[in-house]
Amino acid sequence: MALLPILRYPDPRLHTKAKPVARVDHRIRKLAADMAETMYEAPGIGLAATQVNVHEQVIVIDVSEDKSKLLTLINPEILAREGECEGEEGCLSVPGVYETVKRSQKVRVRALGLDGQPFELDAEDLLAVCVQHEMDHLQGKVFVEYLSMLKQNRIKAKLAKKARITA
Ligand code: GNR
Ligand code: NI
Repeated sequence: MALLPILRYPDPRLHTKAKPVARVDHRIRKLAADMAETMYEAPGIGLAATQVNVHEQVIVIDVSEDKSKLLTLINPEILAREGECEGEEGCLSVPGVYETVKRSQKVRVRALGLDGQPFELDAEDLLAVCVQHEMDHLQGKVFVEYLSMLKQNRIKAKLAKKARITA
């Protein structure tokens, strides 16, 4: 296992669209294991391959209290959506920024698991939000892009200032 470096907004590589995984093989299982380790270490409740500069459709999520319910979603698709909810989101690629985003309250998702077999997942509330946040990453979208330009520019300035201090 290995910890992977996480890209920071506004890195243009975060806007890369991920390709579907053609075959769930050893390489993909190793990527998913390294992503899970990176997510737990951060710590975060989800991580998309895009954030570690791999542009293939792989997501890991664990919204459980005791970090015991790791979900790996490969080539995820949303089959159905229901309701709306607003909640504060954060992102490991946008550290220190928490903003309210509107999402579907429930989503039904189809994906491949680590065994390469398709499965369906009914997600609601935080899990549904996390699935949508991670699937956005795979499309090259970061949650701050739902905010006004004014807010996006303030966030860019704040992160640029922080990067100068830590550099
Ligand atoms: O750790 C994370 N927390 C979080 C909180 C609210 C909504 C979404 C998230 S996902 C985030 C980890 C991350 O950046 N995933 O891409
Ligand atoms: Ni994120």
